[in-house]
Amino acid sequence: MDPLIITCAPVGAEVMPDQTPYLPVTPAALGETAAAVRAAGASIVHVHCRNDDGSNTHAVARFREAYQAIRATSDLIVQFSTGGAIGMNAQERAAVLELRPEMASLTCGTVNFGDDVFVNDFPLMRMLLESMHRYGVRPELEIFDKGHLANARRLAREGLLALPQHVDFVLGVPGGLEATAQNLCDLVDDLPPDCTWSVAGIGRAQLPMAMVAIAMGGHVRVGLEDNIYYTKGRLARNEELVERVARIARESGRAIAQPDEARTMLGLQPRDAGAGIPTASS
Ligand code: KMH
Ligand code: ZN
Repeated sequence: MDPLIITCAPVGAEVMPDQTPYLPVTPAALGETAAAVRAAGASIVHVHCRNDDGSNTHAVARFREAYQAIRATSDLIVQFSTGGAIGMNAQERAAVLELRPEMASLTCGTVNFGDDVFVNDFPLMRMLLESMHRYGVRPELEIFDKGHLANARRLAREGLLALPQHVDFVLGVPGGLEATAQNLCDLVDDLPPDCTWSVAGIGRAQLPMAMVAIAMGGHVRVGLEDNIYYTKGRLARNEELVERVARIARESGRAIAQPDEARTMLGLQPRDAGAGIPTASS
């Protein structure tokens, strides 16, 4: 099996600082978290940003600061969220792509999200993909439900999405596909040829889904965006969640991918191949 690519999603948009003291809210905290999860075995960091008070922001300036902080402390593959938070508009969600992160998430369809609706209609997906093309950003396809793979195939037929891509199955969102091994197997069976994949189990499904993916030869996403507990009632630090998955993988005979190795496996440019993080004036 290929070495395991571990993505850490350390902050997300839904968990609030009053739920856990371990949420990296500031760019500086994201930089520290990047170093810690890198040391624990992560090779990709999935980035959302917060204001100092913990509220969500998709401001380009804040993402630039976060990107610089992560780059200063680690060689992780930096993946920006274009999902943002419920209620953000399309322009806000797309604007951060001008910073040319190596990757960005692309949710492949609208999905119920608790009592809310996470809107990803075709015009929005097309706009995000066009922006990713413009700035040379590789999408990671976020699949919350089975029909999202059909949507990805439709975007590919339209010529907007090159396949294969790296795909992340987000399982267990209330309103999306449930986190079961059977559902994961069905999704993997339905993948376009040669796609690589990871799974992000939500809440208590995070660890069992990771274990199934390790055994199947897939990859894994963990982090406080998806789950704040290490065990029932005991809050987790991001690096502990990464470290546990890395340990289980090693004990199962699976090596852990280093970031540059993951870049090769995902067909990304070598690190620092681009012009660096665009400044405010560039
Ligand atoms: N916060 C969710 C509404 C992504 O990052 O692309 C969307 C999300 C997906 O987290
Ligand atoms: Zn996210």
